[in-house]
Amino acid sequence: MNYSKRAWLLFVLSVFILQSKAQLIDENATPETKNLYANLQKLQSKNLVIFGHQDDLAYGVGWKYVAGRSDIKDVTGEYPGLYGWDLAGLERDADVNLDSVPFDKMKQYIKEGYDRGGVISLTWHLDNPFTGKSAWDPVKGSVKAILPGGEKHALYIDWLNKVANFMSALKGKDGKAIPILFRPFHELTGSWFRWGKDLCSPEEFKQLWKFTVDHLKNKRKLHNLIYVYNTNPETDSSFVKNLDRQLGLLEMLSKEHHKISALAETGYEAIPYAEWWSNVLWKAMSGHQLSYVLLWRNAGIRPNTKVPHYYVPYKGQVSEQDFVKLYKLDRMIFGKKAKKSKLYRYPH
Ligand code: BMA
Repeated sequence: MNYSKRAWLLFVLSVFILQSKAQLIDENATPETKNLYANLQKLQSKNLVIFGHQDDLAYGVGWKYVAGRSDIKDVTGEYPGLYGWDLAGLERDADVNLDSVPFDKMKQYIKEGYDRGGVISLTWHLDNPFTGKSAWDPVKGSVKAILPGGEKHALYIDWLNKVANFMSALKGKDGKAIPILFRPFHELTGSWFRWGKDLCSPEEFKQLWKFTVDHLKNKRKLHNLIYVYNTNPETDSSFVKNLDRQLGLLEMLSKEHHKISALAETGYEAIPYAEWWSNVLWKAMSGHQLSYVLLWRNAGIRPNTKVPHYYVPYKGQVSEQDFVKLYKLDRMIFGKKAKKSKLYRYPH
């Protein structure tokens, strides 16, 4: 009797702690989504960081669509712990996204990553519904036009529904809806995207978020989403100092609001500095609690400009050895540790 009472008390307490700590915007989120959130928070509080990479399974420097391949795996022997993908193109009913990844392949890669115990993050560089051009079309009024009452509101709903269809069809081998870290309208403190700070008012930006979340959660009943709100630090010569300062701010705000913090997209194009991982990235990050860090895509040499565009090393790249040092840190979580952490199970 005493024993079961104690067990019940403990259970209530742990739920309370979880609720007071890990608050998801969607109280009807699936158990796996709630568990992922709680686990990310738990890892973060233990100073652990999941390592992620954009488009990791689709292509790397010098290769494309080779089953099982990944530049991270070539260099470390392991997949990353988190996989990023982008949905731009779905709104146009395209077969491939803005970086030429076929959506049917992307679906498979997302499932693979989840089945392997990894985390999935999705961005959406959607076209500008106001002008019909790309996301990098900094025209004032573009956000206002897609809000309720705006001339392109119906079109935005249509596009959002296409993305909702894609995200609701993502199921793992276990038959469960795959939890997604959804990161729309990112880098809002810059002004290169039409939702950037000089191109819409704070009120319009808030409305855009509120409408989008309400539509996905309440109209489309998607309960596998964790929404990621994303500002951006400047990348000038004082990168370490700036990033360190901004991460400190982020940490403070996320603690105050019981949220998780992350470095949701970063990297140094073509990593020309052999010790960038230890002397820059890790230096800026190591003093902070972050649930994950995601490095941008390894597109290789861009055919149009001939400029190398990649953010993690491939075999033989100048920063390879230093990257392996980062990989070996106890605090870093790549694929194997992610699997061991059972991120979709109730945390114990
Ligand atoms: C940018 C570049 C572009 C790409 C875009 C969206 O940072 O990598 O080539 O199209 O992200 O993925």
